[in-house]
Amino acid sequence: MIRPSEDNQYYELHSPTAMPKASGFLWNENMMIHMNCRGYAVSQFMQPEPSKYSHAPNLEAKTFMQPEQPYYAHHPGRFVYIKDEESGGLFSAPYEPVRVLPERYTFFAGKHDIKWLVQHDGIAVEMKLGLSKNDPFELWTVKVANQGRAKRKISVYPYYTVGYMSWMNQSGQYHEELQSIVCSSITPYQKYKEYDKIKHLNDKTFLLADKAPTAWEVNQEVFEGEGGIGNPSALEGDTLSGSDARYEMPVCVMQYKLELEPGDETELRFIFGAARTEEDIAAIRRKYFQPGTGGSDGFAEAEAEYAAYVREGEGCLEIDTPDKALDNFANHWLPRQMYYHGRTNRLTTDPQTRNYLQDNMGMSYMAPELAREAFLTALSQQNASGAMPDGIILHKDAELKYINQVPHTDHCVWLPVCLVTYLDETDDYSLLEEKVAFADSPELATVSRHIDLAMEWLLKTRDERGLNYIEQGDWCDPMNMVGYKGKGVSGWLTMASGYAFRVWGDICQNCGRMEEAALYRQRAEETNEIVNRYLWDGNWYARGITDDNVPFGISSDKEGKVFINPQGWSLMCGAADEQKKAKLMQAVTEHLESPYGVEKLGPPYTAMREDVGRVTQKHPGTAENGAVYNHAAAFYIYALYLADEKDHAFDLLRRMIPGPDQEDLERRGQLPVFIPNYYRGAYRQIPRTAGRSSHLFNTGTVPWVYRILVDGLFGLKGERNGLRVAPRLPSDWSGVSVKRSFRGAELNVSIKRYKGIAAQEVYVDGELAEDGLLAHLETGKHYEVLVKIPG
Ligand code: CEZ
Repeated sequence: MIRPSEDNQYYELHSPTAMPKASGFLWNENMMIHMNCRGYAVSQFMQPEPSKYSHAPNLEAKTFMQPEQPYYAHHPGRFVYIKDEESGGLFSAPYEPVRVLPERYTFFAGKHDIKWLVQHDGIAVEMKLGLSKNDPFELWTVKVANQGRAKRKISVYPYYTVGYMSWMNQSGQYHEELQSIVCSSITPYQKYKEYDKIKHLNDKTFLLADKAPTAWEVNQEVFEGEGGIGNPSALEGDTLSGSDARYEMPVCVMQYKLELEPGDETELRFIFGAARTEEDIAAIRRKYFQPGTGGSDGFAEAEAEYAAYVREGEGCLEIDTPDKALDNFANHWLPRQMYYHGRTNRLTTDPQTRNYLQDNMGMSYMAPELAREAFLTALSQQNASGAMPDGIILHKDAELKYINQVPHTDHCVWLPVCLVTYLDETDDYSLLEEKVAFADSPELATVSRHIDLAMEWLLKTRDERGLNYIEQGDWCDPMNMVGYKGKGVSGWLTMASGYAFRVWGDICQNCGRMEEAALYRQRAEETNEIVNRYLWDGNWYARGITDDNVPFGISSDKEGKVFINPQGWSLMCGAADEQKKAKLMQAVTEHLESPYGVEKLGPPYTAMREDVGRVTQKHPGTAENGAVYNHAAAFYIYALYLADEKDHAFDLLRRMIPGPDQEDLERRGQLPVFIPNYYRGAYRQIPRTAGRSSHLFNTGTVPWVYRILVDGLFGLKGERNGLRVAPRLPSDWSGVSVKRSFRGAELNVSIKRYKGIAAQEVYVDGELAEDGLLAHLETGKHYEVLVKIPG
């Protein structure tokens, strides 16, 4: 059984083997931990670049967070071995590494903590992982209880992976006075200039205990002996040997010998994470484990502070629909995931510009003051030419890394596309008047002027036909060889520019810049003509045209025939008329829709296409090569709502969330506590793996799904003069209730079908609202809104 807990604070899973990769994640201002149900963990903290304190057993590559990370026996983990001192029986909680199937098992993926309850052989083990609001370490509570009728003598061994810390220097030992295992290392470097940076790093990994252990082990090899991690030799002895690690791989294991009468329970608390010095660890110990004046409990206070921090990430919608699983996801997990993105910038110091802008589009719904700051930060890094950089630098020591060193041409598009959500939500048009400098010029210009320049840049970087150059990529990062010779163009980007002009034109109109409004709307119209002249392939739109003037994403292609992005965005920019719309939707259904959502392209490429690029080299059905890439799927769904295709849109939206039936959950392999960046696609070619989650919870999908709910499904979108009500419920819903917070007002909206009415009618506190516009809403007030829809 997989279900939400009664208070909706957790999602529960009752087997460690049904969905072995099922997981939850926690983050704070400085770290993130992705915890799977069997006890494996991926954690990292910022200093300011992402770093680890719990490593793999071999040299790990430093890279961005990866989808479909493999787990293996020595994968970093957090486990508790339990040994019966009399019978010698051994098991481990939550499940790894001993892999004895417990009699009862529950994994609770929570919002502000992650828990397990494991019962085996008369012993109950409760494990809880929490975080503090700021510190780079984990707060663990382990409770062990005797559930049987006889007294039990057991040893409890908490195990925390330290792994291969450094090829230059690594060691570890137990410190009596700290009641802590402290492992030390030096972050490897070679250029002397780096010394200045590395000398300040938190290079120690520590495990701090609130109760003194009976014994400990700090040497991975000694601990495992010949038995290996699944049956460590060290557990055969009476007590752990207490050895240290001297340029040997460290581990943090402690032993607690317990004698438990029936019903007895022992609680142990641990802190595991990164620190710089022993003094720091001593201070952590004082703060968290030594009662303050009046007996205050630093550990519990930190947990409570963290819970409050997570609760701040509230959305502006609370929904009650016939679809309870959707309600659970939209009310509890979706805003949380969106908040995670906005607060952490995906744990990078140089987020990709488009990601940064879209993540802050999401923040417009929950922390608009942060979104405002972010838009200003992004614009301050724009060039005077109008060009936006590939990444936004968020720390003085940060530099553009990885994909941000590859020129992509779409970043300007996201400015109006994301900003409009902020404006709709807040009506803060004063932002457009703020003055900001440029990356390459101290000259101050208003936000409006900056965005004009961005639009002009998109108009300048077009070929003689009026199609936008792609260089080494657009939204699709790995589409790197369509235009690297300087000629190839992106069909999608041309449409997206058209859409950006249209949105920007509307914004200009709203703030009285009538000339600009007319100009950008005209550019949008012209762009649509260009799109239809060069990109329509008869039944759908092409993805682009290569350096050698070869259109691709067209019917004569064997692979990569249809791409989702140009289809959806042609609806958004208004290029597709009714006839084209019907045809392209038909093509999408035929070539790209699957039970797990709509695929990004199809059929997936099976071999390198040198005039398209490395996207074609990704495994078929993964990531951008034909997975159900949820970010792209969300664009399409948003477009379907704009095009008033409400049933189709809802159907695809629903497929984005794992479940609700068990079979679907197991196939995805993921709990519905986040939307992953993709589900495996290639449904028609490789059905065996289709639907499988990537488990990567960094994705631009979430703000778009939120926007789909606000603007599309529930139709409660802000505009200059108030809130426009225009719900687009699926036909088989008779009604819903929605709580909507909007500019400080609280609205209880009830949307119901009524027989005998021809068009929607909206009443606010009993009064008819013309055109469904709720104007004059006041901050701090409550409103009852009744929406009658025909049905
Ligand atoms: O990264 C995402 C980007 O963060 O891919 C999206 C893009 O729009 C986002 O901005 C689509 O390409 O370089 C690679 O091949 C990576 O696979 C990235 O494309 C991808 C990763 O999955 C990271 O999330």
